[in-house]
Amino acid sequence: MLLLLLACSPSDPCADSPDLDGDGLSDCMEAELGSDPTLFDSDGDGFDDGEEADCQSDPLNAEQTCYTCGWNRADSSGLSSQGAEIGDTVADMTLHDQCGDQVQLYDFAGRWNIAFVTAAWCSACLGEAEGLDQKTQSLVDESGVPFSYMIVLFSGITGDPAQPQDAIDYAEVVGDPDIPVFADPAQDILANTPYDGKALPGKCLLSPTMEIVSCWTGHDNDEEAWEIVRTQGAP
Ligand SMILES: [Ca+2]
Ligand SMILES: [Ca+2]
Ligand SMILES: [Ca+2]
Repeated sequence: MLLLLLACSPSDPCADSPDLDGDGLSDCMEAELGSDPTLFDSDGDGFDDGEEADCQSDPLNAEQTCYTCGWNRADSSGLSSQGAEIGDTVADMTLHDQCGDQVQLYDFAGRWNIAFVTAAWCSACLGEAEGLDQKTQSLVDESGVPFSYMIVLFSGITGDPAQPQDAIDYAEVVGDPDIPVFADPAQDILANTPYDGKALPGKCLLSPTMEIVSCWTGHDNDEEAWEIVRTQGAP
């Protein structure tokens, strides 16, 4: 009888806990997170505690909010750069996305990424850039593996280092894709990968733990990288 009662008891200890402040997190969940169960926005940054929990943003740090584009922040604890060569964990980089937010590259860990690295002025790159959204979807649908292309502009339309506005403008030009479009004003992608920016576009395959798996240049030649994603699979 006792065993039966135990088996029927709810497995979620927070299942019946109320949500006093109506932020979508029960008082019990807030106790676990450390957020204030009487305040819907514990850190006063304009995002409810529940919203921040959903997008993996810190509800106790007003400096950290949900990304406007909806990117989830990966758990990047334990990641640190070892260098800029194949096999190294790539450096974390501060980039600017098409929604105008400053983002960290490590927020995109936890899935495979191909960085499509180019300059906004490269007209020969536009056709391929326009197709990356569809290629992302096809590979994810076919393999079931978490994967995305990300466009990284190191140079703007004038040939100067890309500015945040270049990411916004480029996303519009290539048809407002669901994949990230980043500007890299510090040109960190060139300093921290084997790709040197001389031939356009450059591509680098990054593993879910942000290892630089391979880098190459040229158009529509990513099959080898897709095969690695397919065969190595989910993280
Ligand atoms: Ca609550
Ligand atoms: Ca908040
Ligand atoms: Ca916050």
